[in-house]
Amino acid sequence: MAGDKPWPEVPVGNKDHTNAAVVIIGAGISGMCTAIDLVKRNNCRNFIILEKSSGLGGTWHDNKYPGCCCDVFSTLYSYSFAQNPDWTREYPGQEEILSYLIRVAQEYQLYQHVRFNTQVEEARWDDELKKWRTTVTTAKGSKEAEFNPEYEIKSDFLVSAVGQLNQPAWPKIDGLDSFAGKKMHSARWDWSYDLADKKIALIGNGCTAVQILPEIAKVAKKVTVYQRTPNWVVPRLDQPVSSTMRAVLRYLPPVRWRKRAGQMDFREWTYNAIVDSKSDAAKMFRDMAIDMMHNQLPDQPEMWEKLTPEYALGCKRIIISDDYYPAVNQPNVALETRAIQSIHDRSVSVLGDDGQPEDVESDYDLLVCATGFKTVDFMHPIKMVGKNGRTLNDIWKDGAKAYYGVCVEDMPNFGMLYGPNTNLGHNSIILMIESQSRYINGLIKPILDARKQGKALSLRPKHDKVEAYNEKIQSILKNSSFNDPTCNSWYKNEAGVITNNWSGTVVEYQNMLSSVDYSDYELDGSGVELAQQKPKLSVGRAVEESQISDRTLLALGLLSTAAVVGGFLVRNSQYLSRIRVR
Ligand code: NA7
Repeated sequence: MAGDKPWPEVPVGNKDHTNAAVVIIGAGISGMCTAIDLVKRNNCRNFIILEKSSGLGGTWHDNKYPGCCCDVFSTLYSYSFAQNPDWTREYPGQEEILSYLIRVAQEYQLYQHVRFNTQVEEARWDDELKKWRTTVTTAKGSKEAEFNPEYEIKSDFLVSAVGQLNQPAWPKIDGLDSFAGKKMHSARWDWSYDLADKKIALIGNGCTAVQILPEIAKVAKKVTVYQRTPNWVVPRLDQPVSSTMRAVLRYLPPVRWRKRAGQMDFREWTYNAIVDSKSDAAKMFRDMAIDMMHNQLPDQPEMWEKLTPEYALGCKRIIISDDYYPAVNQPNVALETRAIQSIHDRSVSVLGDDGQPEDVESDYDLLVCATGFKTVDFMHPIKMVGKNGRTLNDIWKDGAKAYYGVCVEDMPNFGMLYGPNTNLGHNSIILMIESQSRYINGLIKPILDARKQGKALSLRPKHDKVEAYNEKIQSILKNSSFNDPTCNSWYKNEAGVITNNWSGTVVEYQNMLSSVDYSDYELDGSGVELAQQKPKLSVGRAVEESQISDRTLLALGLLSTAAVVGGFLVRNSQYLSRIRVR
């Protein structure tokens, strides 16, 4: 352990409990990726991961509701450097994803770095020291809180890996707090509550509600779904991955690479469908959605009308589901599309056909709010104070923005993952996160070099670079389906600015972040020359799309099979020769 030593290679020990080269906020996919890259790319183990929850996994730790799963293909939903051949379904479920992340954390020895039940309250830049001062509190009731309820950590670099789907958003409905039954947000599911024979109100019909409904409808007495806006729902075509296929994916890596690359190619192709509602691809998906609805809800034109959106495909997140419409069609499920007016006691009032409030049910046992997250309040509720006392709230008063979605003006030595304008509607977010992690590690490199030499270095993105970058992406987003004024989505803020989504394909983003140009940054401190010596650092990208032909891949497959068989024969040659001698 580091003790008094300033070197970044060793983990933080007892003596330097409040000092680290790097502090990472969040132990989800992003925080883990940054930590792994710190070890692999910067030979740095002097970092602390601060995690508010009691477990690792971020959104996959928090979201445990019935039916919780990912809407990206399983083969594509893993780190490029830790691909998982063992997924049991074509789309991964929450429990499997969490197990995968725990395995990766164990493999890279991340647990020793994580401080669980530790919440970041404030991070303040100290320009004299060229360090962040991060104030944390430990969870009430924990042993740590008995002797260390609040403390400060100094670090040369600060990484925010808190994600966009972190803070649950409760609906703003009159009387919500007065509901007398059980109330849950989808991201805070209480599995000790028995759903059997319960009357349930499900508010929302986004990706989450669509996954919850088929599961709870199996056991509940009655479920009423409160839909405010219909969504485009396309087939998922989910199925189990057989044990034979899993063995093939494990022992013949070229087959897995081909499957993953094919999925990447397909997802990148769908980009056009989600941003350009006039494209052939968009038309194809709309037709597919309508066909599925008509097939799964035959002869129900009234339902078709309620469930068919009028806004551009892609404006809201497209939902991928095989079982939502069949669940809506169950006799114990009702779809309510009249606007909710208020909640009181055990009922939900809607605007009746006569213009008066009308109670749909008067004895709900459970109210489930699948109402999403505070997506535009990036880093909420952490108080960030940067150079010259500038707060993040002040910098972002007109909406969150960052350089490449990663670095914020006047926030020196700071990087974000899954920050402003880095969300995707068409592909896996892990692909974006890996690029951001490489880039951030490129920023950290000269800072660690300075630390090793007893010097200090700070870098923050130049104002004009941040502005030019954001103007460029906003001009593209303005013409995309995300900007359709007839739809609300978590991709934009109240002023209608699209603060969450990236404006291009994943490959375009990866290429943009494949090198760090230190001249884009204001440099300061005694170690400035360490960033100036080599003004551009290539950090590369994880190439996921198809690069080689099927024929080359087949040859590689045959070669690897031959290598496995050859290895087996060599290892067992003595035994085989003994058999022959006998
Ligand atoms: P979303 O996609 O933000 O969906 C929230 C849902 O809740 C949506 O249907 C909303 O209707 C509805 N909502 C929110 N507030 C209200 C009120 N006050 N009354 C009625 N209905 C309301 O969240 P999810 O959790 O489903 O998905 C979030 C992401 O997680 C998802 O995109 C994936 O990336 C994973 P609206 O459509 O706004 O009219």
